[in-house]
Amino acid sequence: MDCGLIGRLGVGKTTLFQALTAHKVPVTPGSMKPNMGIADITDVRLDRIAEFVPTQKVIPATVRVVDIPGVPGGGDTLGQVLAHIRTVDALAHVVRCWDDPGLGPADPASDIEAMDSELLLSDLVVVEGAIDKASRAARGQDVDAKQRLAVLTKADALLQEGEALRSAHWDDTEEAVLRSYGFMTAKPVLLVANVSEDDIGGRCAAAAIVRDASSGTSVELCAMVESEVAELEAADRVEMLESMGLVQPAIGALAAGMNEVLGLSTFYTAGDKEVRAWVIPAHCPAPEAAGVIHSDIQRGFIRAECFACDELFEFGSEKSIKEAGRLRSEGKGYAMQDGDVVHFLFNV
Ligand SMILES: Nc1nc2c(ncn2[C@@H]2O[C@H](COP(=O)(O)OP(=O)(O)OP(=O)(O)O)[C@@H](O)[C@H]2O)c(=O)[nH]1
Ligand SMILES: [Mg+2]
Repeated sequence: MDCGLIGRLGVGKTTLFQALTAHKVPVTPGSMKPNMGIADITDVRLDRIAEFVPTQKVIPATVRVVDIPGVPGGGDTLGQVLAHIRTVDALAHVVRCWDDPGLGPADPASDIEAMDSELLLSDLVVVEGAIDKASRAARGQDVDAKQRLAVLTKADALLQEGEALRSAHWDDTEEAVLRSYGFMTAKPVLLVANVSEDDIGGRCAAAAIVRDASSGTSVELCAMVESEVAELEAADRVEMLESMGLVQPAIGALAAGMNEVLGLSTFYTAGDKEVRAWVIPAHCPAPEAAGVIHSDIQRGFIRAECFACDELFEFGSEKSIKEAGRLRSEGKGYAMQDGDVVHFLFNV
């Protein structure tokens, strides 16, 4: 999964990027190029599974994070900068919730609105260019162009009304067309309230505004503190987080929020070679989940032997789960549940 960090000038995007990628990617201050990096998704359940299943390696799921520079005043330059993240799957919109001596008091409502209209404007520019092109192509017998033109016209009407494209219903074909143009307002978005180091829990009024502006899922974090935490050794990291009343670092919270806005969930495989987390569409059929590991396992799928990770924490081992009659054997029609630990049986 690819996640783009967006937000107004100086709201802490790069600071958050460095926290998420544990300072592994060198960043150039003042550059107009996006920063890109892979972040390991910290996962409390994964670590806990590895405590119960002795293994050689623990492999977290990952997310690619793209940090784009803020642009003073937005406009054309912002449009060019946004072009760098038209291919991401989802957006994390970072909102400043601390009062900054240079930038002034926090004003999340106006910042969110300003960013949203920039995204809308940049989509409008793209849609209008695309309509020109598609209408020329649609004059001939180009069925594909006609279909594209219909989708673009519907998109144009929404954007003219000031509506984000994600607010409308689109069927699969229409969605594929939208994706091919990389419309920003069609992408799922997670609001991230970047709170001050004195307000880690996000109790300030600004953070409440961000929560209310979200459609249910938002995240609060302090990018600066998270960036410091990410610089520590793993052992010290846990202690520092606990001292601040946090259960997981920013990447864990952000990934959980992303999964929610994207409708994704996590399952695990656990054996003596590796204990590993996998991200799948929530409730997808078992063979599709198997396909995320390897297409052969999907093709030759026989059944899935599984249990919930909470059962592992309760019974202590797979053997005890089996003895208690709780090891399930699921077939092709099984809808995967978040937190399942699975062995796929297959034959190719
Ligand atoms: N007090 C406080 N300052 C922060 C926090 N997060 C970031 N900052 C500061 O805000 C300034 C800008 O942070 P950046 O991470 O560069 O912000 P940005 O969004 O990448 O900025 P542009 O790329 O220029 O748009 C830096 O001086 C950070 O130290 C925070 O949580 N609290
Ligand atoms: Mg930056």
